Amino acid sequence: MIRRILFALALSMPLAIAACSDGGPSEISVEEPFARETIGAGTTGAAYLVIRNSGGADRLIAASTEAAVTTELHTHEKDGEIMRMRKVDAIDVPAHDVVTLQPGGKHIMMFEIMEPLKDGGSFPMTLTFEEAGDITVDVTVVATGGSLGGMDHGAMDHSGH
Ligand SMILES: [Cu+2]
Repeated sequence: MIRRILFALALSMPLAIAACSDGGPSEISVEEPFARETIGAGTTGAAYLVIRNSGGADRLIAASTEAAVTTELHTHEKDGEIMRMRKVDAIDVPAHDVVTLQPGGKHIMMFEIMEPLKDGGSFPMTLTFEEAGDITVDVTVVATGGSLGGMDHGAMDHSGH
């Protein structure tokens, strides 16, 4: 009996190690979701967050929130001397990696924000991952120029469209 269990363990271990290396399911956690406050209704804004993946490769393919009419996944790229935002179909989240959406970089763009986002408030946002499915987070609203986690996200601001 014991011998049989040991044999089963010996068989399963290499498989477990293989699953850790690249394939296998993604294990997504979303940290520090925040958005800057907005003034007035019908404006645009952006949400930023950190995606931590302790499993296999995944992709963020959509985001939605009741706070805005439309949301898009955006990147920020240098076009000559000008930083331009570009809509992308997905944001890659490689296996065992951390992807940071931050001002001046990748972000979730929100169009036609219904109610002005106020410093200290929050709103729910659902992120859809190709493998991990839907993950809903509470996005904290911070003052203009602010961020979460005490990190310096750089001087580049996300100034409207
Ligand atoms: Cu944008």
